[in-house]
Amino acid sequence: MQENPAKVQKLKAKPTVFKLGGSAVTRKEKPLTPNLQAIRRLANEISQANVSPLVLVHGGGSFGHPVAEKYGIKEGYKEPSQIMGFAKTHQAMTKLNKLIVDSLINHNIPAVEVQPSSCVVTKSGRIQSMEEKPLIKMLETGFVPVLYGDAVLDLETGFAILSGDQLVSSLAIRLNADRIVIGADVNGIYTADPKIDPSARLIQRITLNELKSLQHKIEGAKATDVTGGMLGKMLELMPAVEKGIRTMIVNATKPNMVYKALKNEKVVGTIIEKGETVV
Ligand code: IP8
Repeated sequence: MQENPAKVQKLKAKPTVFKLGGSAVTRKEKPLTPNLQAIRRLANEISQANVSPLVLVHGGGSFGHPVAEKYGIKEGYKEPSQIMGFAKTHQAMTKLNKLIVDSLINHNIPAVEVQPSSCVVTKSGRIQSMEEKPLIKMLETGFVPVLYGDAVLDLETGFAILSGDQLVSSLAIRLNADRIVIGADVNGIYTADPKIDPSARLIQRITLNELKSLQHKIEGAKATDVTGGMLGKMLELMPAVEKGIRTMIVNATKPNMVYKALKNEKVVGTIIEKGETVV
């Protein structure tokens, strides 16, 4: 029988979409090494915050990225040896996902893995279609779906790497989310790279237009990482912010930041808002 899109139910309660950055849950410098202590602490914070409905997305960190890079998965399908590389990239991500889901369940959160490579197809790296029905049903029933950046099939290039950030933005729009919380390994967006520039200042609030002008400045300077690596990731979230979805970045490597952000308490970080003024 043909699918009837009108029958896809919309959620009654608006979900929170929470991204757990790969560098917050893995040891970035050591391939395939989780940061189990951080995973446990974050599972506890998520459990204590008790937000519902909640969708979780995590990044690749030292699991997905080194394997995907080894086999050139991001560049698309060029030769048969990459087929095994795709499988190994996905396998690495499922290993990390299992550790996170296990820890969430140990903290009494009804977490269920949702595998992006089985429900998303991209076209030149951008999400072309997503099967939302199981997700909506899961959220309505009270589950916490846990997705992740993944190797996915691509209509133009054969396959691609779907980043957790693109997934977060797309999910937030499709599920009509209330807000997005990003748990990063830095406090938020800075005026310069805080690791090399002592005058760098944390931006507490930034509008889309200000974010865009920061992007132009950076492109002009031919430096891609001057904000401490956060800007590129944030640009991915623009479509969701444009739809008016509240978005906040906090440091997930520091205790209680994620808890406070999820509880809507005052916390150090960067709020990205739609804003009206042209900068
Ligand atoms: O860490 C990429 O997700 P991200 C996941 O959110 C893979 O960019 C498979 C490299």
